[in-house]
Amino acid sequence: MDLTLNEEQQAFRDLAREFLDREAIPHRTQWDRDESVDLDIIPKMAEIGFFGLTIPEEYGGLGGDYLTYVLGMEELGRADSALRGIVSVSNGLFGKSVLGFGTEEQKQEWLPGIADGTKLGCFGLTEPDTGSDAGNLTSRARKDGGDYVLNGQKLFITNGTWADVALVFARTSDDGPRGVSAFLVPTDAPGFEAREIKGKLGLRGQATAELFLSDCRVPASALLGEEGKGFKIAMTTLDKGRVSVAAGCVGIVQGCLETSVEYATSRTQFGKPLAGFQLVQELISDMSVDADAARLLVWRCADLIDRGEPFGTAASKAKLFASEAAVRAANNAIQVHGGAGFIDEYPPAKYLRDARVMTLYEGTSQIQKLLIGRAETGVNAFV
Ligand code: COS
Repeated sequence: MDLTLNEEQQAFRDLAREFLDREAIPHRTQWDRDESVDLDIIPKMAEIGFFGLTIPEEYGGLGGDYLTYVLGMEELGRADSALRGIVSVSNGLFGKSVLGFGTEEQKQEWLPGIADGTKLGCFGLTEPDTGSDAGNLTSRARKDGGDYVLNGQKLFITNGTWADVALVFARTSDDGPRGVSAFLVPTDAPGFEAREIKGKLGLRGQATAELFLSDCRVPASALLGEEGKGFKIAMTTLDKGRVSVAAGCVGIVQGCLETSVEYATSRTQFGKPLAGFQLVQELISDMSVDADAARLLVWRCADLIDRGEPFGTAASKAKLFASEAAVRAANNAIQVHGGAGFIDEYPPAKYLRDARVMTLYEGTSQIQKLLIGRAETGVNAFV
């Protein structure tokens, strides 16, 4: 499905695919077993430009449009969702927050390192007691002279133990979502600690962490945006993050389709290839339709973003559909592969384990449905 990609967009997609076929796909099973990608892949990904997509050239990025960004995220999702997560969180959730809401000094301080991959960012919103209900988070930031002192705990933070800087959301007043502020916290600040969470079902190649803030002191210049605007920053950035997750899910569906076609046309049973059985063709046909439908929803979001139009509800629809489609496709890919689908020497098992979190993080499927329902009806189910 090619719609209307221009030459630059096609060239980036081809470059990304060729790079990932060579540098990531042959290693992804081992990285998954090791519970860590080889960190040498990060400067290599940076050279291709993954970390600089959509960051303006004046801050060391590649510039470029959002459609190119989602093409990159799709290729990363097809290759290894752990890699997609590392880029999406550093360039996306962290970088796009700074780009959208930072002062000139903050942009100059953080964006060049994010864009060239020499620095990684993470996004500290979720807490042990507030996942979907992010507006009620309890971490605190107290003003103390010219500083803020942060206390609290964050959970399930991608890049947490690898990051150089964390965007931390903490409460500066008790006024629900309106009392939340955002802070750029260097991870070597005193009182900042990150501990890796092991034993995940999927996304095993990326570092997922708990963050602990114990009297963690940052200067007032670490405040991103105004006091009390942190929740809006989180929500605005998450709208884009959801497009990125959805694009990664398109890559999972595409990968499931490709591996299923390859397997079904090469394995023979009852004297003919699996692809000759109509029930196998049905599984493959469902994946093919899901890939096209999810991709179109994602590209619509990219187009809206590139034209400066509202895209929040479109992002919820893309994220909802693409993440559910990724689980469906991976499950079907296992069915096509039979016993081979149940071991990690073949791609479907990892696709399924990675896909499973996509319906949970950056807003569960249920949250997306309530957001879409709120947009359609004007009735807010969250109050
Ligand atoms: N863009 C910009 N502003 C937004 C916004 C968005 N997408 N969504 C909400 N806001 C603003 C609202 O306009 C409101 O602003 P005012 O104070 O000016 O009225 C403010 O934020 C509070 O919004 P709301 O009342 O909707 O807050 P709720 O606590 O009801 O939010 C949801 C509910 C479910 C929308 C929110 O908590 C959410 O998205 N939860 C999921 C969190 C998530 O994705 N977690 C994953 C973390 S990253 S792995």
